[in-house]
Amino acid sequence: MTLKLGVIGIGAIGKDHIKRIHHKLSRASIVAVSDVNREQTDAFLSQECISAMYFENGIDLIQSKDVDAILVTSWGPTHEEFVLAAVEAGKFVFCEKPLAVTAEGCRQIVDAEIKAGKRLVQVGFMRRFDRGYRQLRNVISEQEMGLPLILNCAHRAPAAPGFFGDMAISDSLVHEFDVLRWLLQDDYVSAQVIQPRGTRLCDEGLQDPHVILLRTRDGILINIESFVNCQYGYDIQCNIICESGTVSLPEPSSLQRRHNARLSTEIIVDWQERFVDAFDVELQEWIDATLAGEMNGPSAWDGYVVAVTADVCLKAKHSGAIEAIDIPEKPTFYQ
Ligand code: NAD
Ligand code: NAI
Ligand code: ISE
Repeated sequence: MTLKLGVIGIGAIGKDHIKRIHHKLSRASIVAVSDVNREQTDAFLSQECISAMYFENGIDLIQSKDVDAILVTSWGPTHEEFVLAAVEAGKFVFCEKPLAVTAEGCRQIVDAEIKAGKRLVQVGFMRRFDRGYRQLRNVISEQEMGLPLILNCAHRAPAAPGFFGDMAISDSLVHEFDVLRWLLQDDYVSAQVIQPRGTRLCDEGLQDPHVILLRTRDGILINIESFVNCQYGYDIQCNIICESGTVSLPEPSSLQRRHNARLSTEIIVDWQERFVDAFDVELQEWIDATLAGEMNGPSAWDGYVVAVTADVCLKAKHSGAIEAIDIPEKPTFYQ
């Protein structure tokens, strides 16, 4: 059986996901698309030799009887409306992060899904599907080195075109907020945000880097350096200090060159390439789960918890204080 997919938002990541579904993955086909920019969408479809129905409006696409399930890859502020409409239509929906741009919006989606009585929503936190993070999770859950005590992490990107305000936290760090609580199977209780000397190599008025300190319910201390104008590459690090050893996220494999009296290794420069395998696994597992009628990836609840965490980090950045993160008890629906 083939899953008939409709995609809303044919920008950078919408195009990437369509290409991987069309050319690499199995058991799904793109039957419908919607984007506010029709010209760009038509040009892309013809370049990829994909024929799909075009909808002026994402809501009409969601309601179409020809569409079994939906991918939401439009820009963040549109997500809430599209996900709510999909839940209302009783259709499975994969939504790129953020689930909604406010914690309140995420909560509405959680409440709507509980009311519908069935898990329908998955959020695009693809790092959970990365081989290295999955290996780290096994080490922690098997307690191979005892309990985890401290995490030292970094989220570095060469530049952040289009970023304004606090997007380093609300757009980029959300990946750490999700994957680290999944890795530790724990939740956050407090946050502090420290602003070191800012780089001169970024747009005026932006603070970069930041250091975020999170504490979990079990007392683990997490230190994340966020540096999204670091110039040299896209570099994601996660080093875990346990009771009897340390373990780190593996570096992506790359050629080692010995040349001109130097030993060198290339560094990836963009997120697409760094997580290409994770995106493939994420979407294939979502397609298979959807065809089987059961959702088991990052849930609307996970999207909500991440939004609450991001909001507290923004508050902590502006107050300079350690701020409490009060995550309500997880509804039994998501246990
Ligand atoms: P983009 O700006 O390149 O693409 C967004 C597209 O959505 C555009 O083509 C735009 O025309 C379209 N759009 C906007 N409003 C729309 C609407 N109401 N109906 C239909 N189409 C609409 O953005 P992007 O970089 O592709 O990011 C899209 C989403 O993906 C964002 O939420 C972003 O956070 C997320 N994202 C996730 C990752 C990841 O690592 N998981 C990486 C990049 C982007
Ligand atoms: P983009 O700006 O390249 O694409 C967004 C697209 O949405 C554009 O084509 C735009 O025309 C379209 N769009 C906007 N409003 C729309 C509407 N109302 N109806 C239909 N289409 C609409 O953005 P990009 O980089 O592709 O990001 C999209 C989403 O993906 C964001 O939520 C972003 O956070 C997320 N993302 C996730 C990544 C990840 O690592 N998981 C990486 C990059 C983006
Ligand atoms: C982008 O939106 C993503 O989601 C990427 O995965 C992230 O690493 C990058 O910094 C964001 O801009």
